[in-house]
Amino acid sequence: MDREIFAGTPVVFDRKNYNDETLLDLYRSLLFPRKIEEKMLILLRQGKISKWFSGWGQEAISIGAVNALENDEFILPMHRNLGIFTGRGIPLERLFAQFQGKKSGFTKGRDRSFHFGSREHHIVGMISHLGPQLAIADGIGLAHKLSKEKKVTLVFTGDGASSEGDFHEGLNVAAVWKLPVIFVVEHNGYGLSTPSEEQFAFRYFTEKGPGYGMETVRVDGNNVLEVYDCIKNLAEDIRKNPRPVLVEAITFRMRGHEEASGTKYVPKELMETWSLKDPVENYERFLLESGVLSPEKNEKMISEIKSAINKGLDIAFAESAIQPNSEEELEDLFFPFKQKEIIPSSNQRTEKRFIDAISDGLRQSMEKYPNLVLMGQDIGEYGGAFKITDGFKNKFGAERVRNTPLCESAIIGAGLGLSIKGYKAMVEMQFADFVSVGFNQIVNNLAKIHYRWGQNADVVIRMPTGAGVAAGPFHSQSNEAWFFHTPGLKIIYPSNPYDAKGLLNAALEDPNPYLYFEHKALYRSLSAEIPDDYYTIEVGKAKLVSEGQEVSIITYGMGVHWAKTAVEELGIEADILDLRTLLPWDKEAVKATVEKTGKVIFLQEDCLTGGIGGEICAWISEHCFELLDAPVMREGSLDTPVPFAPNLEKNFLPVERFKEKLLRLKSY
Ligand SMILES: Cc1ncc(C[n+]2csc(CCOP(=O)(O)OP(=O)(O)O)c2C)c(N)n1
Repeated sequence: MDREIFAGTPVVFDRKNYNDETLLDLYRSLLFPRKIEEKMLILLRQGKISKWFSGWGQEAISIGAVNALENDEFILPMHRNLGIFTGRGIPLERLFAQFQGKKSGFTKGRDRSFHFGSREHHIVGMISHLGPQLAIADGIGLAHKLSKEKKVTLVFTGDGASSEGDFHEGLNVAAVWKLPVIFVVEHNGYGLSTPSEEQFAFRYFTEKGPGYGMETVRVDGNNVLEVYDCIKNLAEDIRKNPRPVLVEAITFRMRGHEEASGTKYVPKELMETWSLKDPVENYERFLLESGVLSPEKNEKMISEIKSAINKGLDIAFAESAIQPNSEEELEDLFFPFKQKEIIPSSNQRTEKRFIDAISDGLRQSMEKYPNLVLMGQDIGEYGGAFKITDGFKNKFGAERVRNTPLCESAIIGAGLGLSIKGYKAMVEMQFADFVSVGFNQIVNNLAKIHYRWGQNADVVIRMPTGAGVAAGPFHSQSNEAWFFHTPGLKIIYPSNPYDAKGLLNAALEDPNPYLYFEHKALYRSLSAEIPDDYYTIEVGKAKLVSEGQEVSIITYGMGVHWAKTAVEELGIEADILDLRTLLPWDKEAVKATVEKTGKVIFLQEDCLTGGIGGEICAWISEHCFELLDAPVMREGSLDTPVPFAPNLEKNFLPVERFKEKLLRLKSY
């Protein structure tokens, strides 16, 4: 442990020009998290709450920050920032109900402790993964910048979480885009049991900030006045001159990572040094000694706070345990949205390639929704890797058609931040393969946030996907199944220009998170006459693209074209059902075609194991067993990465194996 950083210099208060009232307000505010925590530690020992992450000794950071900002400025706290929640006046009974997993808590019992947000209180809570929080603040900051609101957003991180790539991405985007965000690092010496020097090889974060082109300030995190003064002045300045600033608050974690884990690995002398720097006791002493606070007033204040806490606890304890209701659980996955299909307003049609249809839909949605922001690598002047946004920057401006740094995670997180402020975001993956580095934001933030605390994620991620273009394992993957397994997402996968435009428009209209797969090999190889006007297609509806009595082929994307060619070549009379939406998929249409032919095969471009077909075939076996005249069959690509050499790729793809299986099914 670096002795100099954590040497524990005395806490020295400088009241500057702050009046007594301000000093006392800060004290009262500081008492809340401490007194709640005293109580929680008792309840924990009594087995009345299950887990507790202590912020003991770090309260001055939250309290300085929350009091320095306006109440309508967003704060994104972590697991040691109880003071942000109390400082924003969250009703204590709801806070305690949240800790106890009660229905009136902020997550209806669905997530624990500080893992929640409240729009009303302008708080966006964390997910366990820590770092993804930073990019959400970027998105909120971007929204403020776009709408010219003079607001600051403040986000916390621990020193341990700063090792995550998300820290780098979040700070870098904020610096490049000059976003009005204050990043507060609570440098408390440990990340669980790992001391700072095993976490990173610099000493102070004030050394790190300038590398991002960012101002940095270091404060004594145990001095509430210093934190307050620093953030207040910064915020005032940032509102006038938007830019990110990194604030390093030096403090110390006085209790275990969470209560059960203890502090055996922390040298005793450090504990002793830092107990002398206790932020509450030191500030109390300063106020008493300077005559701002009398002992009587102090006692009164403490007893009022204690009784407010006890009252809140009584209410929360009196609330009965949640009665599960599966319907409500499923309903809350998504922001309520009833799609109304929009038909084109005229018969005007133009021949368009698949790629032009996507571009057309995107352009019309940009016209329809002035709050829609596009983000992606090279999508500005250059028009995107595939030229889908060619000319968009000139038409809609650089603010709404944003070239991004190379950082998928931060940009998807920023998309969520934008939607918290009422914007819509479209994020273009340069190739669907690269979504792996933004995976966490999608499956843990976008997909879960509405279920957790009712915040929608109005984000569409466009995914140029698929093989057949001899591009090898990292530019050809089918990765829709990675997301198919994640509740809270909707997945679209069109196979033709008409659907491509109508479904993209539908996805952009819906305030819920979407993955929109577009097959690269179809971009310029497939054309059709499609309406010139704006229109949408119903999400969740499959389409019979060919009809026959002998077998049913259920497929999507490129599979639709392979199926068409195969039945033509083999002279088979087949129903070809194009799923179009993978999540939620159309059970009715699947059942109808199985009922008609009694013989069904699922075709997918993805590797066979763990693909979409496995789930749908299992459902058919379970729900349509008595309608079947043959085993439910599947064909997909080999269970290997996508190989580069054209012959290997051809062998990998299911096209020829599918034909053999189709014949077997027909003659079963
Ligand atoms: C991605 C990820 N890895 C590991 C963890 C487990 N974990 C939770 S908090 C924590 C330590 C975080 O340290 P720091 O950021 O310094 O914050 P502090 O707890 O000190 O406030 C760890 C390892 C996690 N939640 N997420």
